[in-house]
Amino acid sequence: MAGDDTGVEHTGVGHTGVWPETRRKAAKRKVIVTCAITGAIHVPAQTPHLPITPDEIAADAVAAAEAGASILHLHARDPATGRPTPDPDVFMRFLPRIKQQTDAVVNITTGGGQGMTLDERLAAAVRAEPEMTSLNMGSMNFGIYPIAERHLSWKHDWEKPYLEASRDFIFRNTFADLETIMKRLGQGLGVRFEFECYDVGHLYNLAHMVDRGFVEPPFFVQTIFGILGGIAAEPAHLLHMRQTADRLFGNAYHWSVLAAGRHQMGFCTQAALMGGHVRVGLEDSIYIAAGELATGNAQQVAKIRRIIEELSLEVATPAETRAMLALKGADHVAF
Ligand code: KMH
Ligand code: ZN
Repeated sequence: MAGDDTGVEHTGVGHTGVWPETRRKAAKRKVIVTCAITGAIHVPAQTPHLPITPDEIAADAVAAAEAGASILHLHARDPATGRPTPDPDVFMRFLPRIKQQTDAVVNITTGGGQGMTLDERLAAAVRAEPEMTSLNMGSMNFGIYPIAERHLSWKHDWEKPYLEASRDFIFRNTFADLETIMKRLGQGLGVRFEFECYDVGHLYNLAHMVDRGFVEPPFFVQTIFGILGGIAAEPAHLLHMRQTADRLFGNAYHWSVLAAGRHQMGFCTQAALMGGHVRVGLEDSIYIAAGELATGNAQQVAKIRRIIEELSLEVATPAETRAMLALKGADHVAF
């Protein structure tokens, strides 16, 4: 195909030996960088760099956007204890500041954290009507209890029981729940989704919901590796998830990758090489290198940006991201 990924017109240079005058500058492929700022997996005892208060979340989100993230995936935490909270009032203490200080797309979690009801998980998004929310594509085990085995000193009373409770936790995302979220947020409020797929079956769940007409393309499919309860972070699985998504969604989707913990940067690099988009952030990994804590979200964004640019790719701007994902625009949110 003329004008393929190399940007070189195939004019027969190999035959004539003449470097073609028609050679045009390569149009670099745009890579969407999502940064997930704080999440609901890690606990404050693990790292002093996890953003907790609205001030910290806003500051880290703005820095991540300045470093190159065009989507900010956001959870809230109780400012006093750091425990994940679904309270819309807490979200509203940082969302307007992020909007004022960046052009990045705000993406609010609907996965929330352990122990939250579906209504609680949706409350912040219902209030804020953001351009995007996450949408977790199936019920599953979600084990974060091994973190408790590695940490012996705690900062807050809730941390150890919270982690250990995940032994007996089902992350509930039934078909009825998916339908509720798609109708209430998608059809009702013009929200578009980061479809979080932790295993092959989740891709089929999404295809099923597409077949039933609940969501329209283009789909932003976030394939997730290395969560205990989901598919492991092995390169063969990366390829299998990609090929399965290709078969199910053809060119009606954009593929993104996140991998938990030490797999984060390697998997994002492989995804970028394979034509995908990437997600980094302290929600998914608290490290910047083997055994070295990241000092903030922006450090991870800067690292993946360097890698992307070394691969002759470019990070997508917020405007390019909005166009690719058909988002409603920052003027149409309620914060
Ligand atoms: N931390 C991710 C693996 C959500 O917010 O909806 C899961 C996540 C869930 O991002
Ligand atoms: Zn999240």
